Parts: sequence; structure tokens; C-alpha cells
Amino acid sequence: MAKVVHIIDVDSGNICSLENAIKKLGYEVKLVSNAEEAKTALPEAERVLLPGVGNFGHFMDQVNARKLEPLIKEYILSGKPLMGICVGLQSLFAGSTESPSSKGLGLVSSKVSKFSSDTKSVPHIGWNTCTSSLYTISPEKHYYFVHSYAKIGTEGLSEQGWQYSTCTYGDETFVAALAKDNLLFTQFHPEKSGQAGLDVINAFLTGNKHEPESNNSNNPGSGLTKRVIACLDVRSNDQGDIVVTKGDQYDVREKDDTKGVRNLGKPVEVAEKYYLQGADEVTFLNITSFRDSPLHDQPMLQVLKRASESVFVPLTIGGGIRDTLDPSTNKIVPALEVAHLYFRSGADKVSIGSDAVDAAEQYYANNKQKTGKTPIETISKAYGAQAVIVSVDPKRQYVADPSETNKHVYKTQHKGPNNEEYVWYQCTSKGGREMRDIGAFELAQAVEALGAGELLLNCIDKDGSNSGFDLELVQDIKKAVKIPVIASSGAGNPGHFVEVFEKTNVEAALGAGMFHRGEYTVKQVKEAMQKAGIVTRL
Ligand code: 1PR
Repeated sequence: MAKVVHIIDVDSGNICSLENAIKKLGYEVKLVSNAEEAKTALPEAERVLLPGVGNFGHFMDQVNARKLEPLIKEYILSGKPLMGICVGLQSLFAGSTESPSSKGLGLVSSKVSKFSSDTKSVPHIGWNTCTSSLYTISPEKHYYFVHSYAKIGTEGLSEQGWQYSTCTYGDETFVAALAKDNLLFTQFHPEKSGQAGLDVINAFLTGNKHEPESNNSNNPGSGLTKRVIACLDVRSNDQGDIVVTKGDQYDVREKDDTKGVRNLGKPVEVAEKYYLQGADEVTFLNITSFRDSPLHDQPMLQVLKRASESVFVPLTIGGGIRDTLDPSTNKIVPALEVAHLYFRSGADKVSIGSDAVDAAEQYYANNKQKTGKTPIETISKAYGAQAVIVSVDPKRQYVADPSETNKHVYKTQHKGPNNEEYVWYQCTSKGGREMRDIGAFELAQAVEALGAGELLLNCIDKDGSNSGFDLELVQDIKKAVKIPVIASSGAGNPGHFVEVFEKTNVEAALGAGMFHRGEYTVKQVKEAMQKAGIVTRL
């Protein structure tokens, strides 16, 4: 009979991913979500996981509302093994500047605080290296982090008997993992860190501690990598099968007489292939969700569920994240609930497209007052900014003189059809079908203010062109915001990834067509990056 692992489930975004990782390692999972269940389960439990994602206050509120705090503490004091992940690690501390009125478990006396964004993007998103060799954590390997808050510095930890591993992000060094007796806490997500992460979970489950002689005994490896993301545009074809497709300037129909939806494979198989090739993240964009409510899009939820059983890197899902009418009840289902459905099916982040344009327009119309009600705000409040990507679908617009528009323009080296020297990028919604009265620069600033954690910056003019990323646009949007930016649209060969990382300071780049058509693999992209001296995870 399989051994059992108990997971304390307070509706954290990553439960499904964690469950899949534990099952992959050959264990059975039992969820414990309230005091009643905990009172029966924890005295019998042999190994417990405490995962957390998102907002510290929301997490502690959930723990307290379910009356779990004394039971978790009692379990910890019993000396049996417990592993906390991400906000699970942060909950160990007395509190966090993220939610000053919420108390943590207080097993470590200091507080968690926010990264400074003076010289770097915040949140810290990506694959980074750590010191030490606690529970197989190796300075040679990369682990996936996604957070804005951390235990910065290590003062007092050794004195309180903790072994720790640290990670450096820009100018700040923070706690990547903490261990003491049978306790292990990681700030990174081992369930999303590929084989290296599965090894850490396995080491915890089997009690393989590998304690170093002293804290910080090893130098960390190369540090934060530039991420390579594989993107799967997904929709039903005319036969009703869910397929990976890919357009040119967003037109996904064949150019021949059939005019059928271009079919480039089955989503789960394609996602697995890119995971095995070394993709740092996989993104699914449900490109026709503006027509089909995601609430009834069970096939898409199934795709996500099945992909998350075998793909142990972050999965993003976009398409239809908005307040949605449920035709069966005639009631509006809030975007937060739609996102919740996706998170419970294995998504780690959601990507908002059309609704973000509405929200940004509303933000400026309200003189930059936030309502607290837009999907960006509600989802980021519950799941954390790092779980909310905004996908921008802009189209180039040329002007001869900046005075011709009230949008942010820049002088371009690639002049317009009538020799125009200035350009701005007009946002669209519904997959490029509707032109909107807002520029990409203005939208980027609005959605950052509303709480988005990352931007997926497409460019309709470049999509499917194989001519390289729009470097000017990427540079311009990087100047607009502090949050990380993913460059997208136009990648045709590995050199284009090298180019965007060398010529801009973007954090990640995404490719679709060149991978789907089998012209290049993700591995080839990463080998080219490594050859060029760009930090990557091979
Ligand atoms: O508006 O919140 O429902 O979200 C819809 C999502 O679907 C948005 O993220 C939007 O970008 C996407 N989408 C809608 N229609 C299309 C389409 O192609 N007809 N796909 C579409 C956008 C863009 C890329 C693409 C890159 C790289 N896909 O992410 O993968 O351009 O392509 P390349 O490397 O081949 O050049 P909502």
C-alpha cells in the first residue's frame, strides 16, 4: 500500500501541482482542510506538507478561520516531519510587512518583508540558485521562485537553531530554505522545479536531510536565469477537438481552400514535449474563450489537469478570466471564481487579456482610483500579484509627429509606410478583433498599479513572422513598469532569443510557432543562450 502524505489545504493555489508531485513520487495524498479533519488526521500523520501561495494575510486568515493554527503547532512540537512551501515558509515567522495586522505562527521571531524594486523587478520570478545542501538542495541546480516577500537576511536564525540555505536576487540575499530537526521550509516551489524540485520533496519524504556542516557552506551557482517559455494557443477545431494552433498576426486558419483551424498537435502531449526539452514554463492560451464560457469549457480544464500530472514547471492559463455569466443559473460568476477553477485544475498563474484592457481604461477614467473590484485586483489579492499575468495584444500605429496622438510614442528606427518616424502601440481585445483607445505603455502602467505581477507582451504585427521580437517595443515597455516582462511574438530561431536577452533587460521570452513546427527545440534555444553567456537552466 502506498504511504500517505497529508497536505494542509487552505485553498492555496498550488495544491493541485503539489498533489501531482507527491503522487508522481509514489505516495498517496490526503487533504486536511479544517480543524475537524486535522484533529483526526494529524495525530496519525507521518508526513505533513504546508503549502501556501499568495498573500500572507489571506493565508493566515484561512488558517485561523479553519482553527488550524494550534493543531499545526501541536503537530510541529510532536517532532514529526513537516515541510512548508513559499507562504508556508513565511507563516513560520512572527509576521510580514505584506499584512501588518496578521500574525504568523511565530516559530521564528523575525519578520518577512518586501524586496526593494529600486534596482530590480519585483516580484522575483524565475529559476535561481541557492547555497547549502539541505535535503539535496544543490548550488549547481536551479529552483523556481515566485514571490515579492521573503525573509531578507539571516540574522538570528543560527542562534534559534535553524540550518538555512540562501538565494540572492539582485542586491538582496534572502532565505531560500530553512531546516531544523524534522522540519523543512522552502521559499521556492519544489513542485514546480522540475526533477531538482522532485528530488527535494523526495528527500524530505524519505528523511534524507544531507545536513551541511555549517550554514552557507557552498557558493550559489549562476543565479537567476532568463526564462524560455513555450506557448500553446489552444482552441477547438471545426471537428470539435481541442488542438494546439498558431496564427500569423492572430489568423489561425489555413491559407488553402479548406480554411480549417491550423492543427499543430494535442495540447497535453505538446506541453509534455516542451517540459522534457527544458521549457522553464508552459503557457496555454484558450484563444476563443471570449465566445465559449470557461465555466463550460471542461475540455480546457481537463487539458490543464492532465498536463499538470506530468509537467513539473509552472503552468499559466489565459483566456476568459473575467466576470462571466453562467447560462445554467443566469448568475454572474466572478473572475476570482473562474481563476479558482483554473488554479484547482493545476494552473500556477492566470493570464488576463481583454478584461485587463477594460480595467485599465476604467482606471484612467476614474482618475487612477482603484475600485478593488477588477479581476486583476481580486485575483491578486487572494492569490498574490505573482499569480496574475496581463497579456497585452498591441498593434503598431505610426504617426509623423507626437502631437498627432495623446498616447505615449517613441521615435522608431523602423519608419512607417509613409516614412513616419514615431510609433505607438494600440491595445486590442478579443484576440485582436477590437481596437481600443489605450496604448500598451499606458495599459502596462495601469495594470501594474492594479496589482498585476507580470506582463506577457505580444505584438500582433510580429506574431508568426519569424522575424525576431519587437526589440523597441520590449525596451519601451520595460521602462514603463517594475514588474517582470515576457517578450513574445516573432521568434523564428534561437538567435532571436539571444538577441532579445542581449539587447533588452527583459526577464523572459516566449516562442510558439518555431517550436510547434519542429524547426527548433527549447533545448537548442537554451544551448544558444549558454554559448552567448546568458544565464539559463539546461
Ligand atoms: O482576452 O482574456 O480572453 O485572453 C485571450 C488570450 O488569447 C490572450 O492572451 C490573447 O493574446 C490570446 N489570443 C486570442 N486570439 C489569439 C489568436 O492568435 N487568434 N493568441 C490569441 C495570441 C499570442 C502569442 C503567440 C506569440 C508567439 N497568441 O502568445 O503565442 O505571438 O508566436 P510566435 O512565436 O509564433 O510568433 P482573454
